[in-house]
Amino acid sequence: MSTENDNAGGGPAPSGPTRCGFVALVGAPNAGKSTLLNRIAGGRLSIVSAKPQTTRFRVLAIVPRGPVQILLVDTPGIFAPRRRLDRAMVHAAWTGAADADITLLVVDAARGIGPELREIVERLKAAGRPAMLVLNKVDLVTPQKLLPLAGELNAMLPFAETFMVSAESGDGVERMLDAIAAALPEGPWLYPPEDMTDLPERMLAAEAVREQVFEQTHQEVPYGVSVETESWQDRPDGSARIEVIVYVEREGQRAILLGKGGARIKAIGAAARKVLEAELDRRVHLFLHVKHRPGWAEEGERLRALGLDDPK
Ligand SMILES: Nc1nc2c(ncn2[C@@H]2O[C@H](COP(=O)(O)OP(=O)(O)OP(=O)(O)O)[C@@H](O)[C@H]2O)c(=O)[nH]1
Ligand SMILES: [Mg+2]
Repeated sequence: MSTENDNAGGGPAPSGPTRCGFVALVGAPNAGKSTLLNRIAGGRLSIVSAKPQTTRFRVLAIVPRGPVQILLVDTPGIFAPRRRLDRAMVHAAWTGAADADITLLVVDAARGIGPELREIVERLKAAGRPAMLVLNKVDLVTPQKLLPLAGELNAMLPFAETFMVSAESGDGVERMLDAIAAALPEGPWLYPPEDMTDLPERMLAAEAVREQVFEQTHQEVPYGVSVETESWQDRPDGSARIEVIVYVEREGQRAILLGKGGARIKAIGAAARKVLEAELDRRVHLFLHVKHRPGWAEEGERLRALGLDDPK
């Protein structure tokens, strides 16, 4: 999550002809979009969990590749929304695709084609914009299963390219990037060459905490939680003092999050602090406050705090 680019490609912008463009990762929840973005960015920009609906807003990774600046956009998984938060998440995903030069449909190859994916393909087809197919998690399936899957999806929508990758192992990712870089339009780089993302550090801090909530709690608890950074102080000794609010929808979720004698929230804070210190490369004093706020997922102000547009 460091905002400094420690990529091999990060140096001054090239002087010759350049290319630059937005590439959106879209797909069903849990397909591995964020894992793929992190793999390509060479850092942890977007949080990942084994649970669906982890990503809640667009995350930009700025990826230099020779004369090309790839602006890779992670989006929330697309699912049938229930709450206002869900609708705003799905809206962010489709907006990401609409604003992109290329849309990458990321598919969990082990999971195959379900109704959710079918609907996404239909909508991509209707949009009529350039799309490429990424069959992810190839480490989990036999090669014999991949070709029919690629065939079936390409019959539904003829993709400009089909890639088979493992975001986890990195298999196939370099080849995919070469093809994407070549397909982006000519033009100047839109971001400074040293930038790695446009996410503010306050957001990275809140996400580090939310990642631990997804990791350390279960059932409906992760979905009942929203995290916001309330204050950030740079201290003279170089450390940062960060206060974070964890909103919960229900009183019961608060009790679970706190745990016996506050043990759970302590463990969440300790793990998030460790991750943050590594990513910000400085000492962090992290304070978590759990607040019961019924209906936060229907509250415009909470959604805007996440940088989400309210589609209504
Ligand atoms: N085996 C294997 N697991 C993967 C691969 N890519 C992602 N995963 C796992 O799949 C799960 C979901 O990954 P995410 O990157 O959070 O998926 P996502 O598409 O961003 O999910 P949402 O944000 O909920 O839409 C995690 O447990 C990842 O570790 C892969 O190539 N192989
Ligand atoms: Mg994600």
